[in-house]
Amino acid sequence: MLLAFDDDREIVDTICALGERAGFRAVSSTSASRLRELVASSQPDVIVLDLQMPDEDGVSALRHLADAQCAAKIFLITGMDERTIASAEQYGLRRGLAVFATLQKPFDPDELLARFEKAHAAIRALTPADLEQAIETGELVVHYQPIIRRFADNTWDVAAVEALLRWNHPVRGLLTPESFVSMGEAHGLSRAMTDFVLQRGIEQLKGWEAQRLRVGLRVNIAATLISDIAFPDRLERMLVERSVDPEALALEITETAMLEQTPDAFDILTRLRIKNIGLAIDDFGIGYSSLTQLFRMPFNEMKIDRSLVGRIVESKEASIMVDALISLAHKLNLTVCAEGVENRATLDALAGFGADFAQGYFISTPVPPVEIPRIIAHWDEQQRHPKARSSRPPR
Ligand code: G
Ligand code: MN
Repeated sequence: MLLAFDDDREIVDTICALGERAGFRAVSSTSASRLRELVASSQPDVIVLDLQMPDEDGVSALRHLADAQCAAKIFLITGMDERTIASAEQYGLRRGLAVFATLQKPFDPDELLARFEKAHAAIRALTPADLEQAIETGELVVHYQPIIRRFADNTWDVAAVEALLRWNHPVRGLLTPESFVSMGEAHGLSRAMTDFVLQRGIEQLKGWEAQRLRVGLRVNIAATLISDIAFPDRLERMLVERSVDPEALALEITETAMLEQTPDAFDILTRLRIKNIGLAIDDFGIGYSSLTQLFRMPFNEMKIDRSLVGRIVESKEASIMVDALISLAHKLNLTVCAEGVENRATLDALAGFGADFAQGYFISTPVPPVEIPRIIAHWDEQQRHPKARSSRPPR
């Protein structure tokens, strides 16, 4: 939805026509006094505002939009000089408004159309075609979050990294999987996305190996892939082609995904384990798992969800549950990784419970691959000087 305000009917009609060509629904008014009402009732994505209108000046209109915490992309159009627009733009930006473009009258319709199209591209829902194109043009990237391993003396080193998909979108910025993975999965793109992460991750392992850095790789697997009978052999081929030891790789599957599985899942998971690829139950503790069912699956690791781990310092119950889950997992011969470790106190408590691995913002956020060597070195350094355990590595 695009709202246009200009006291000149002809201009406002042109703006609306261009807006519609760019894909918006357009509503206009020649009176600024209708701005409040229209903004409140229509939740616009774009507002085009003439700075000089007879009944209200543009700066008071901007002030109102800022007070209302309006998130629309704002286009300022005016016949005034460049410096006046620039100052209005500064005002809007400083008040937290998304001032997207400023144009002087007479404006070039083609230029305005191009800006509208850009604004439209940034707000419309992402489509499977966008995602397919992103895979082809290399807009998808993989970031890595370090996972540390505990030694008997409660020191830690970096044992593995979890590969996490990111979409480096030219207009929308760096997107996390929440904004596109389920859309992709719903349109049959899980395999393309997962294969991309696996391929990249495996290549990256070779890259680190060339720098004499040995880390394991964890990759998240979509529920649909554990019904793809060909997956284990395809994965094995990828590993063989790059001569990567299957033991360096573990796949993470959410407990909720596991509960919807058919008998084929047992076939696939068992074959993956036979090939020595690790299997972790991801985000454990939030679903409605049947424990017996889960423990019939050939997992070798349990990753305890961050919603539980993140509360162990303040909540006695969370701490009892995590402690008990770790004991249970160990009795069932599963290693345990605690997700969502955001401070030293949490890590120390986990060490007390005997957690084997830990992951979370305290250790590091997901980072581009070039940053991993420095993080590995940081934890190695802490191990050599455990007394000087400072805090997290420098950013
Ligand atoms: O479900 P899974 O474990 O695959 O989720 C990984 C996601 O969790 C990543 O997108 C990452 O950004 C996020 N994450 C990782 N560590 C932390 C943490 O310590 N706190 C919070 N809030 N999120 C985290
Ligand atoms: Mn995961």
